[in-house]
Amino acid sequence: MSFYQEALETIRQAHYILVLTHINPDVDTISCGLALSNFMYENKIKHKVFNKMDNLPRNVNFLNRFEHITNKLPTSYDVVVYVDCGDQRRPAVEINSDAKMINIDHHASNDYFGDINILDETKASTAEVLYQFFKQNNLKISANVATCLYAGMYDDSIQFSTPRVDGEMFQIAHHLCDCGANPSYVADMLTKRESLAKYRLLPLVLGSLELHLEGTVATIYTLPEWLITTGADYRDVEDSVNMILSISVVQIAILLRPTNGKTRLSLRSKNGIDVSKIASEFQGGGHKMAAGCTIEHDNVLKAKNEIINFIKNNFYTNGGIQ
Ligand SMILES: [Mn+2]
Repeated sequence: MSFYQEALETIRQAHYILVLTHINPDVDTISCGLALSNFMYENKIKHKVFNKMDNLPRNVNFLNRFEHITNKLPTSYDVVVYVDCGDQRRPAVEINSDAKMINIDHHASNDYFGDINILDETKASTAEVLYQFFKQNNLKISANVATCLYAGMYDDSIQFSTPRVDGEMFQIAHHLCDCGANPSYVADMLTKRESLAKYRLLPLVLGSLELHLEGTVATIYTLPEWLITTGADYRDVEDSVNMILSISVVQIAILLRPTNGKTRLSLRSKNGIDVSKIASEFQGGGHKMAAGCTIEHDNVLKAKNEIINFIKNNFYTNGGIQ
């Protein structure tokens, strides 16, 4: 029996399934949670999709069953499905250790913590890994499931643009369209419903832009008071780090944000530079071209100097990032 079949058997035999999405959720984790939720609902399989609910992305609220995501654990469950969780701590919740664990993910750092592991680090999104669960088991993909999978794939590949986008991804997209996913609807829902507050905040964040190390590293930051004065939230800042990575000379873009007495860093790179190596030096993680970590004090200017010095001393030689 393949692990796809084993996962399906486990889901079919379960009394109650807990689907776990990760903290600081992105579109991929929520879309995968909801793809499973729609499949389970359609097949009368009892389940809940859990998120710690620190801040759900608002732009996924068009996905069917979004309103059923909960931050309360069910009283009993015998199977837990982790989606898009690079390690077992990512959902940030204590779970019953007797439950059987299914681990569906695409992070290279995933250590096969599940009893059943469906992992493919060559994929741009967990949505594509989850698609294989449906495909390999010959399961019907409803329009609701297809829309969820398409949304996760679209967003985690940064709109079909990252290095892991390949022909197979477009074949999957083609199949999902045949099943009822509508590309322009998903794109409009995900990207064209932004707040005015975001555009009040952006000039402040972009005003903090600095280039370092001959322009190879760009930093921006956001301050909590800016969020208050503009009414924006930190999700409204996330695009800005991709914006500054678009600057021709910039190889690494860093967004710093004070939170809970620490400074949270989002790192992005291009030209094959691996920012997950930098993040892991600060107990963080992520992917080669998109990673995150935390520095243990809340002064963004000090945190910025610390990360720039670290990059300078460890990754910067002969006028370039190595
Ligand atoms: Mn993902």
